[in-house]
Amino acid sequence: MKIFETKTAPNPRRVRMFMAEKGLLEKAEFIEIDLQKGENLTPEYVARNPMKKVPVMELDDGTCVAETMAICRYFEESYPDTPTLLGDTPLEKALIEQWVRWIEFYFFSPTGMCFQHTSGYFKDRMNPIKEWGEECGQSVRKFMAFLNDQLADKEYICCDRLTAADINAFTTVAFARVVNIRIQPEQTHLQAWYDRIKVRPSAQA
Ligand SMILES: N[C@@H](CCC(=O)N[C@@H](CS)C(=O)NCC(=O)O)C(=O)O
Repeated sequence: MKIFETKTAPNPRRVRMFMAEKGLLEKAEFIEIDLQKGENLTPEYVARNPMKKVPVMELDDGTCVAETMAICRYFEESYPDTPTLLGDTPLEKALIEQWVRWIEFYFFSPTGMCFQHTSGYFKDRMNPIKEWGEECGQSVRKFMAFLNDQLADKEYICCDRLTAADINAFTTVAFARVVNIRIQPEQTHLQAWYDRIKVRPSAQA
């Protein structure tokens, strides 16, 4: 199996961290795609993912699956003897999905918009609107404050153990540094949670 990814990009990092927590990194060959050179825009790549994004998983029979959480789901279901990161019970599964979606819509996505619209990184393929980027930055700051409150009496975001919700939020906090949005000194619960996850081997994957 191959995973087409970009080592420095946050979505592929979510997949690598997810796989590392399950001890599955060796199951895939990781192929580096240079986004700035537009290697994700070639006809060959678009045949794998018409959305032109990384990551994409390609199985040995040529089947391709894009979307970070779809790829994570594949590993969760294919290796049931590894630590579950998407929940065991119906309630855990629902809670993790709720958090994964909150993080995706209200945290990860605005961080990505802030990056794309303020840095001009992809200006060869989009029209950056600085004001929109800055507005998205405010949403990111608000979500970090919300997350700090949520973590006041918890070690992990939900289910009393590390789940995909933590992986997705952790990689987003790290990504937000690129647009100069950092955990604030008074956000001590968020900082403690971040420091706890940062030392896990999967955070280096
Ligand atoms: N919804 C997709 C988003 C993937 C995505 O936006 N990937 C970024 C890198 S983190 C990308 O490929 N950007 C290249 C581009 O926009 O040209 C997922 O969850 O995998």
